[in-house]
Amino acid sequence: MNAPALEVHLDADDLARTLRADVIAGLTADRKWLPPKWFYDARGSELFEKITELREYYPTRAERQILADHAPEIARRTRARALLELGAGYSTKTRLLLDALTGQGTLEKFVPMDVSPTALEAAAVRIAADYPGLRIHNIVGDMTRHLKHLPDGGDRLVAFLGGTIGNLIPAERAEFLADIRSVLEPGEHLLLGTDLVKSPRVVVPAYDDEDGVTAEFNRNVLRVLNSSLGADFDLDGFAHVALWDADQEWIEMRLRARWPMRVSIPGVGLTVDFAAGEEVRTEVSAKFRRDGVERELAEAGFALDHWWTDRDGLFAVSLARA
Ligand code: AVJ
Repeated sequence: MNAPALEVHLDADDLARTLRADVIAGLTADRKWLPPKWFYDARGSELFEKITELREYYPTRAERQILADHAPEIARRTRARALLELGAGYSTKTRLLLDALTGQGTLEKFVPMDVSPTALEAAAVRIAADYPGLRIHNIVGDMTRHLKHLPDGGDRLVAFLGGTIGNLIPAERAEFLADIRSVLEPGEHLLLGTDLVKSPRVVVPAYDDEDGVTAEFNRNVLRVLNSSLGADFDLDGFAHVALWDADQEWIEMRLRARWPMRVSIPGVGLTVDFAAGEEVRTEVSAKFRRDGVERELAEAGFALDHWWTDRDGLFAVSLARA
């Protein structure tokens, strides 16, 4: 069997450099923060997979239902010859698209892009076995920086699923959507997954589950700093916080210091003090409404072609045309 091609735009040095820059910027700020992409080392990726199976975490199930119900229609509307998936991870839901697109006979190439080579490789080996004749081209890259490396070619469908666009704040979203639009030709498509605004009684537990898996996932970012920068964060000293910001319509995850702490981070030459109760913002996860999605797409130069939701109206998948 042919090993799927692996194109690397983000090597270990590159990753280490961006991690250091992010840690310096975030932990010396007045209001401390860390970007969510650092959750996803091997352990964090596994914890996220566990999250997707939690009773409280509805987005993955809802999006899977939408794709299961409508992938054939997505295939018909796009007639895609290449599927480019951003933040592909283990590509579990993507198989629904691959089935529909290969079934229709148009798809030639699958190009998953992710920061995690381990997730890409594991997925690619299985996909290569299950879709003989499909060309697989893995790209290890940061989707906010390496979009220009996506192969050109016509009849492309870019998929950005899972609601991950919600991790970007509005200004970053505008820039990112415009960047995607700029690598596409008129008539090519974007398939976008967005979690929808709903009662905090449903959203908050999805980010603060009973078993504490999300809390572990949140604290994992400190573990990443401990192992890659030699930091000495005491994970027990940080409480998991998930709160709904009704004005921004997003969930914020934070880590709250339970007592005063002084943490040393030799990898960046920093000593960081935490007051009791001080918080570090680790993620925003924005929730959307149809008019907002349509407007943001239009501002980036996309026309909304179709909008699907699951039966409970929890999550939406939009098909947009460049
Ligand atoms: C992978 C970014 C879509 O925001 O719901 C899950 C990550 N964070 N639980 C999300 C996450 C906490 C997830 N995304």
